[in-house]
Amino acid sequence: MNKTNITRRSHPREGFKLNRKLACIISIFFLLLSQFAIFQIVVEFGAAPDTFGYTTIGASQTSIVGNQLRATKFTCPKSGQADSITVYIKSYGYNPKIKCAIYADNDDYPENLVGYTEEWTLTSGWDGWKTFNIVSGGQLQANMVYWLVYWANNYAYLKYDSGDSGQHVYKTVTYDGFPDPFPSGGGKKAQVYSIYCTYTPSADTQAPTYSNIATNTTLAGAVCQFSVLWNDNANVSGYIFGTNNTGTWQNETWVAFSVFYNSTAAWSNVTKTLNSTVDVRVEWTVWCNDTSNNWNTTGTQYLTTTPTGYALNLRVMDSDLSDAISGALVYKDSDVKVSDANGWANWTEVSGSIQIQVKYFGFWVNGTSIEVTSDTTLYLKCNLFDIYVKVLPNNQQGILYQANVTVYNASSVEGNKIHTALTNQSGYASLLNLPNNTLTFTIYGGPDYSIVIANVTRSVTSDEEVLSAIVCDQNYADVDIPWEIMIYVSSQS
Ligand SMILES: [Ca+2]
Ligand SMILES: [Ca+2]
Repeated sequence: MNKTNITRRSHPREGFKLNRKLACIISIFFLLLSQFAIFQIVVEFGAAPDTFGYTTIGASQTSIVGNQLRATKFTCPKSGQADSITVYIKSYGYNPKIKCAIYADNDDYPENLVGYTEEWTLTSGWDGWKTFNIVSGGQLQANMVYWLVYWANNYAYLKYDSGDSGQHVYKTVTYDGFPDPFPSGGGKKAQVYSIYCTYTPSADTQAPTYSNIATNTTLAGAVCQFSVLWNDNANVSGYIFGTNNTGTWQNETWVAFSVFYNSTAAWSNVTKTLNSTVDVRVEWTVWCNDTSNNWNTTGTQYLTTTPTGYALNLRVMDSDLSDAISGALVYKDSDVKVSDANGWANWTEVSGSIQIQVKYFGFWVNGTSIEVTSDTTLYLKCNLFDIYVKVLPNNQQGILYQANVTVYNASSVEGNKIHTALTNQSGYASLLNLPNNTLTFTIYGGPDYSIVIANVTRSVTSDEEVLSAIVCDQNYADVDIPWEIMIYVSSQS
C-alpha cells in the first residue's frame, strides 16, 4: 500500500441526508405509481474536487538538485480530471523554473505521461505549498497507480517522510519538456514527498447492479427473508421494497443501507410473514439507488406459497416386505411412534429433510433420510429376518418334536421375548421377523417355560437363514419329555 492521504471535501453523510429527503418524495411517487410503471429519477449532484497524494508537510526536508525528475507514487481512488498538483517547496536561495506532471505506473515505475502543469519560477524566501494548474491531459482512472512528478532546473528544498519501499523515484534529466515515456533506470527511495493532486471526480451515472436474489422459504404463513445483493461502481445508498404479499401491492419507504457487504455493496434483506393461504403467488420487487441517486430494480420476482407440511405414512416391514411389523419404535427425527397392528406409524404437517429410524426390541433395523415435499407413503424394509433352527436331544440322536423355542433380545425373561415357536416333525423351529443381531434362544422342557433344556445365543444375519443346530443338554435327564421322538430317522441325522 502506498502511503496516501486523501482529503474528502464533501462528507458522505451530506449525501445521505439529501437522499432521505429524496426518499420521501420518491416514496410518494411510488405510492402513486402502479407496480408496472416505468420511472426514472435523475438528480445531479455538484461534483466536488477531491485529492490523492500526500497532503502532510513532511518532517524531513532535502535539497533537490536541478534537472532531476522526482516522482512519488500514489493510488487515485476515483475516475476524474486532474485540476492541479500542489507541492511543498522551500527556497534554497535560487530561483529555478518548476513544473509538475502525472505519469501512469507500469510495474512500480513511472511510464506514460498522463498530464503536466504550468511552469512557475520560485520566488526568493518561498516556504509553503505551491499549486500548479494542469495545462495538458490529466485524465485519471479509479484505483489506478500514478506518479506525481516535481521537476526544476535548479536547487530547492522539498519536504518528505519515510514511505513505502520504492515509493519515490529520481532520475536526472535536463529540464525541458516532460519526457514521454519516463526514462528508465531511475533510483528508488522509501520516501513519500509532500505532493498531491487535486482532481474533479467524474459524475457517477452508473446505476447499481444486483445479484443473489433469494427467498428462504415458500411455506404459507412462515417468516420469509427476501434478499438481494446490490453493488455499485461508487457505493449503494438505500432501497425500496414492494410486494403484494398482503393481497394488495404495497411499496415500503426507502431504507438507507446501514450495514455494508463491502465498500461498494450491501444486502437489501427484508423479512415478511408470508400470506397464510396456500398456492398464492407472492410478487416482490426491490429498487435500489446509489450515492449519486442512480436507480435500478430487480423487476418483479415471485414465489408461490406452499403447504406447511404433508402427510407422512410409514409402514414397518420385514426384509422381504412380506410381513408388516407392529410394536416397532419409529423415529421421525426425535419424534417417536409405535407401529400399529398393521405396521403403520403416521404423521401430518411434515416437510423438508427427515431422518427416519426404526428400533425393534432394542435393535436398530432401519435408518433412512428422506426429503418430504408432498404427501408421502413409504414401506420401510427393515433388517428383520425369517430363520430356521433345528433342536436336537441331548444324545443328538433322533429329533425333538413340539419343543418350545423362544427368542429373546437379552436375558430370558418375558419382557424380552421376541418370538416363540414349536419344532415341527423334522425338529425344526421356524421363527419369523427377528432383528439382525445376536439373540438368545431358549428351549423349554415344558409348556410353562419352567424348565430350560437349552439356552444359547445365535446371530441372525440374513433372511431364510438356517442357524446352527441347538443341542438340549440342560436338565434333560430330569424332564419327562412327552414330545421327544425317539425313533431314529436316518434321513434326518
Ligand atoms: Ca453508481
Ligand atoms: Ca418375514
